[in-house]
Parts: sequence; structure tokens; C-alpha cells
Amino acid sequence: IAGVQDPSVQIHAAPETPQGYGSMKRKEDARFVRGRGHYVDDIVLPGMLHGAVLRSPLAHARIVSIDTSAAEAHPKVHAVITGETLAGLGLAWMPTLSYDTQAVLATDKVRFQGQEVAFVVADDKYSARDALALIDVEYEPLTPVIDAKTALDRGSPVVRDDKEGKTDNHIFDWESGDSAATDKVFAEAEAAEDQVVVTADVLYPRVHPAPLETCGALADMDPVTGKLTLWTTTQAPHAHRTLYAMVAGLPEHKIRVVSPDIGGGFGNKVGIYPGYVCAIVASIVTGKPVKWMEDRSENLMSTSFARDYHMRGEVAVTKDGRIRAVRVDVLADHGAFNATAQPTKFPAGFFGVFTGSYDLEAAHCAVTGVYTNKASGGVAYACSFRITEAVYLIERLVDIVAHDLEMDPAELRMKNLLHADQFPYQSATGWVYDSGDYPHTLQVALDKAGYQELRAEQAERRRRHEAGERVDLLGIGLSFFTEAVGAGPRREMDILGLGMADGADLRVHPTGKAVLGISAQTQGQGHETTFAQIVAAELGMSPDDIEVVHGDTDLTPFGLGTYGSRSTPVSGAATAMVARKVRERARIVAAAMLEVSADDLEWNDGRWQVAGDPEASKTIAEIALAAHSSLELPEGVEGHLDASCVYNPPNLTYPCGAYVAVVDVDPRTGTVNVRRFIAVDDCGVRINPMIVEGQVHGGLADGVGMALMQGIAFDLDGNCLGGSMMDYLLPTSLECPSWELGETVTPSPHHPIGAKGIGESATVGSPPAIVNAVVDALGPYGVRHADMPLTPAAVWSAAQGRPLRT
Ligand code: MCN
Ligand code: CUN
Repeated sequence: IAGVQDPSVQIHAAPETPQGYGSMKRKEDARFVRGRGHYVDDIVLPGMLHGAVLRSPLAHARIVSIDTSAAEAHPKVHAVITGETLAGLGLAWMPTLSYDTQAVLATDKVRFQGQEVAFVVADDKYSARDALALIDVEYEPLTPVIDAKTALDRGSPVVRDDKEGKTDNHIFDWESGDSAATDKVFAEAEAAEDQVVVTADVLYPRVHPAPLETCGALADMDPVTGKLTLWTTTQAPHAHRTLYAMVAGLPEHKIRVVSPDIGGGFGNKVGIYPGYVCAIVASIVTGKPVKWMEDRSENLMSTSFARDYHMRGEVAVTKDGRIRAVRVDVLADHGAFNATAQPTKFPAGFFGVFTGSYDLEAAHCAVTGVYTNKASGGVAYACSFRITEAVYLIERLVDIVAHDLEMDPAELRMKNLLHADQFPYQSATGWVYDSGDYPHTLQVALDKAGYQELRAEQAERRRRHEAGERVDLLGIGLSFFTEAVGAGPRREMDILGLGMADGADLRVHPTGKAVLGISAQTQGQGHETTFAQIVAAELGMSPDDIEVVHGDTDLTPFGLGTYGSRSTPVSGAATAMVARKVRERARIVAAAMLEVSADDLEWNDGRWQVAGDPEASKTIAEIALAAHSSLELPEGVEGHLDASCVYNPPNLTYPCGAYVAVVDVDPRTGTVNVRRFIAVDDCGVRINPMIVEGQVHGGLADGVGMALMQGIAFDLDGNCLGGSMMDYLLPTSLECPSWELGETVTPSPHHPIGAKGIGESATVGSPPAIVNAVVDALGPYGVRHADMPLTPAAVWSAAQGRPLRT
């Protein structure tokens, strides 16, 4: 492979592991493996009532009337809330995270199957569900808008006729890159003998994060203090609190949002759902705590979906494989309400990184968002704000270029990847990639896979297949991805006006044990362990002596929460910085203890030490006790040992990775078996390699699910065809190989500990590798592209030359 012997390619050794980092077991697992996790549905309050949501059976219909009298007469029912009740309180509609509005309970129309229509409050959840059947809603059916591709046609029904003057289903147009410069390269490529333009239509189907714990809330409005406590499944407790404060007109200190243990979020728990608001209103109306937990179908049918991007990509490339420019057109199906969660200036999320890991002359993309009669959402499922779609597109395109030019896809990538000496690199769409050594990372993956041997086996199988033997075809699929995670710099990134910085508080107690308060919220990522490790490494302590507090707005500093793999890049940085602040304060105390000047101290081996005299030193525990004692401190030093800080990241971090999928495909049945999967990730310095590998394992399994099994489809009436786990398949160990992981380490130059995010990398990088592998396997059938999910039917149809269209 070209580039391998390139002397500019440096091999990065992992840096000396600071004390505290390493694969320690997860502190939180002590409770999880004993079944002692504490989730929203585990919380029981005295006198608590239960809510249930009546949902629309139709995708698009006018509401003629709602009769709740029979439900209200049910002996165990306390209240039935409808859109009309909420309208009286000014709460029938709520703001979304994308400056749109969303119906809390439908008043005028229902706009997707599963939409919230009424909320019943009863003594127990069974009675609440029973009473739903007693509500009589008369609907006048309307033609639904199901196909995003026809949503903008003249005469299409208008989904959002609640918006004044709205006569179409258009939401936004957004573009990125230099259109004129890109068109110029394409014009040249079309004219030149030695260049071609390669085009492909690529769909990233609608999928769903499907966390094991569905969404829910327990609201308790104390009528005496006027304080609302909300235990809820949220990835962003502080942001939710501010939104509730804005909508309800309550001060933030009168609202406490608690996110207890969360059974998986994957982006599904970023937004605010009508059920949360209904539980709050119901608690106010009844004067009792009210709990609402959705079931599996409710979760799949009504909460934040992901993807649904219809993409056309064009690549201008020289015939010897030098990629010059990429041009992209996207139609984004946002469902009935534009409720995607992403920084304000990025309506298509970070799709702008569709230029991938390659050195391009020019690039441009245009994205158009449309309303359809489907559930809203859009940015969820480990997506790094739509980098999943961007990476999938570019990595499919690169393989299609390789197919059309009859080049080896690894060689084509090596030819176009950015080199280590190009960093920091400004992409054609303006992103400043912080660091990386892409050819090296790819080479590590190819070596680990035994790429040449695999190609030899593939050729041998193809020979046998062509000779008429019944043999599985071997497919080898690569993907190389760059992510942009850790949103983000406040000057560029906010959500509903809230800048994306994060706070951290650290308090070391007299006994030398510490409590760290952070605004990130773990849903399973292991923050209680890794964030303790960051403090431990900075202060020379044991991670066991540091308690990480998160998920309670009364106990933690403000910040925007966990999504877009931002916890380590932003909260993790805040944690390192606050620990360093404490360390500097400790230095002054240590100087007083040792009766030397603070300037004479150096931080060595996890303690403050008199320069040149290792015997004269103080640990943080010794210093903490002294800081709370009668020790005389210099003028202006108050004592105690604590600090707080807010971290505003200067840039995003740019993790990368090279993945190789090896699949066996039976062309007669369309069955795909993922035989091997090699994943080499570079997330900079790894705090806890075991946790990092766990994150990668999960994301790779996600990739198998999306590439081969998952899709939320709709019939022509707008009925959701993915509303249960019989229809929406989760990958299990049976579909997953034993993952083969590798790593390269290119620290982020601007992050205090050199770490980059990892939480979504594998979900981003694995679908293109698997699809590339399946298409590669079908080479003897001349297949150039097939859309996900590559179910046996889809693979078989592709082999027959009649690809399935979703
Ligand atoms: N880590 C590390 N060294 C690094 C980077 C990360 O040790 N260089 C550790 C972190 O400290 C953290 C974990 O790996 O314990 C993931 O860190 P990070 O990449 O910062 O991601 P977040 O913590 O912000 O997690 C969010 C990310 C997202 S956005 C989705 S979606 C997703 C994912 O995490 N949802 C998950 N992984 C998940 N894993 C579980 N179990 N459950 C989810 O809901
Ligand atoms: Cu896009 S899913 Mo994660 O950012 O919570």
C-alpha cells in the first residue's frame, strides 16, 4: 500500500500513563451487578399517582372531538388532561430545541401515529391504561405526508398548518462549503480526459436509539414550598431545568431536575417529551407526585428517531484516484416537529464534516429539511450530531469511486488521507482538525486484519463461485472516519441560547477524600470511574477516594450535559482544570506546612515536594487536613481545599479510526455473517482503556444493527412498521463477532489531558465498513451500492440487480 513506507509516518507510542489512568473496574458496577441501580421507575413517593398517554392511531387527522367523561368517571382516575386543558394554561405547545414548536397534547390535528392526545392520571398504572380505552376521540382522517421526496411537491398536504401562513412542508435550507469553487472543480473534472465525476444516491434510513430503559418522569410539585422536583430520564439535567424555568416562568432554584441511573440514552434522552410536561402539569393539578413511564412501543414510535437522510453525493476524482472535490445534496426528513437537538447554528448538525478524512480542494453541501407525518427527533443514536450520516456518505462514496475506477479501496484511501504533518488542518468546509496520523492508523488496521491475505482468500472464493461451487462470498469493507466531538466553543455553539461550556466543582474534605460535582450525566459510560481517575491523576489520590456527583441540578454546577461525546472533551477538561486549581491552592498550604516559599515546591510523584529534597513533601490528604486546621496561612489565603471552574473549549476534539469488516455472504439467501471486525480507534489519551473498549464494543454492535437489521419504516398510511422489538431488531451476540480492537494515540493538543471523545466513534465508523464489505462481497454480481438495512431480502435483491428501495 502506498504511503506505508513513507518516512513522515510516525508511530506514536502511548504516552507514559499518568498515575490514576488505566483499566480499573467501574466503580458504579458495584451497584449495577447487584441489581441495585436506581432508575426513575424505581422511585416511589408517598401518595404517588400514575399517568398514561393516549396516542393517535392515525398519522394525520383532524381532531373533531374528544370525550373524556367515561374516563373521568372511572373510580381510580384522578384527572384526564387534554390539549384543551393545557391550552388554558398556555402549555398545549412547547418549544423544541430547534426553535420550533411541538404539541404537548394535540389540539387541532394529530401529525404522526403515536402522537400524544390525552393524559390520564390514576391510582395505579394499570387503571390509567384501562381508562385510556374509555376516551372517545373522533378523528377526520387526512392524507399523510410519508415520502420526504414528495413533501415539497405542490399540492402536498401541509403538516404544520398550525403555523401562520405556512403553505408547504419546508423547514430549512442550509449549506456549507464553497459552492463556486466546488462547481469549478467539477466542471474541470467533467471536461478533463484524465478525470471523472462519480455520483451515488445513498440513504441513511430512519433508525431509533432504543435504550433498554424507556423514557419517563416522576414530577412532584410541593404545594407548600412551590418547588418542583422532577426525576427524569435526561442526558442534560441543567439544560432541561432552564427550559422548564423558561416555559413555566419559575426561577431555576424552584426546580430541581434529578437524573438518577439511566439505562442507556444514546441521544434518545436529550430532548423534552410531552410525557414529562404532562407529569408536571398532573402533579400541579392533583397536588400529588405523578409518575409516567412509557412502554417499548411508545418509545419506538414517538421519541427521538435518528438519521432519515436522503443523500446524493458527487466526487470529482482523477482517474488515478486523486479525490479533488465532493458535492452533496441532502433531503432531511425531520418528522412532524423540528425537534432535533444540535447547536443553533447547525441545523444539519455537524454534517459539514462530510469531507471526511481526506485532503480536498473544495467541497459543498446543501441540506433541506422537511416536515412529514412521522415522529420528530433527528439527532440521536450515537451520532456526534449527524457525523454518522456524513461519515457513512463519504465512506460509501470512496468505495464507489474505487469500484468505478477498479482500484483497491485501501490504496485509494491511503492516496487521499490527510498526513500527520498537515495538522492542525482546516477542512474545505472550515473545520479545524486538531491532530491525527491517519495513514498510520489505517495501516495498523490493515496489518491487524491481514488485508492482503483476505484479498487472496476473496479471489480464491470468487474463482470457486464462478466455477459453480456453492460457496459464501467473502467481503472486505473499510471505513476511515474523523469525528468532531466536544461541543463546543461558546462563541460558535449554543443550544437555545445556552453556551456549551461546562462547570466542575471539587471539594477535598479534611480527611483527604474528595467530591467532584459535574454537569455531565452518565447513561452507562462510566463517568463515576473515569472522572474520578482524572482527579486522581491530577492530585495523586486514589480514584476510590473521589466521589463523582452528577445528575442532580441542586448538587452540581451548570453545564449542558452528555451527548455528542462531549463529556470527556468538555466536562473532563473542566475536571482536570478544577483539579489543577485545587493543586495550586494546595501548593500554598504545603508551603506553609513545610515553611518554604511556594516557589520552592515542585509537583512530583503525586505530592508537593521541596525542590531537591524528596523527603520534604506533602500529599493532598496531608495538605487537606492542614488546610482545615489551625495552621497559619499567608495573608489572603482562606483555608479549606476546594475550587470550581467553567471550561469553554477552544475547539472540538477530532478522534479518528480505521475499521475493517470481514463478512461472509451467501448470495443464494442473502444472509450476511460478520466473520471479523477490526477496529483501530484513536481517541487521544485513554483515561480508562477498558471503558474505552467497552464503548467501542457497544458502538460496533450498533453498527451491525443499523447496517444489517434496523430501520423504522412506514406504510403508505403512515403506520409505523418498527414499533416493537419483533420488528425493530437489536443486534445480539449471535450477530456480532469477537471484536478485534487496536489503538493509536494522537493526543488532542488543546485538551488539558490530551483526551478526545470516544462514546460515538464506533457507531459512526462501523456501518460504512459493514455495508462496504457486503457490497464488496457482491462484486461478482456487479453490485455498486445497496441501502441499509442489508437484510437477507435486501442483499438477495441487490444480487439480482433489483435493489430494494425504502
Ligand atoms: N473515555 C476515556 N478516554 C478517552 C475518552 C473517553 O476513558 N480518551 C471514557 C470517558 O471518560 C467516559 C467514556 O469513555 O467514561 C465515554 O466518554 P466520551 O467519549 O466523553 O462520551 P460521553 O461520556 O460524553 O458519552 C456520550 C456518548 C454518546 S453521545 C452516546 S449517544 C452514547 C455513548 O456515549 N450513549 C451511551 N455511549 C454510551 N454508552 C452507554 N453505556 N450508554 C449510552 O447511552
Ligand atoms: Cu447523537 S446521540 Mo449522543 O449525542 O447522545
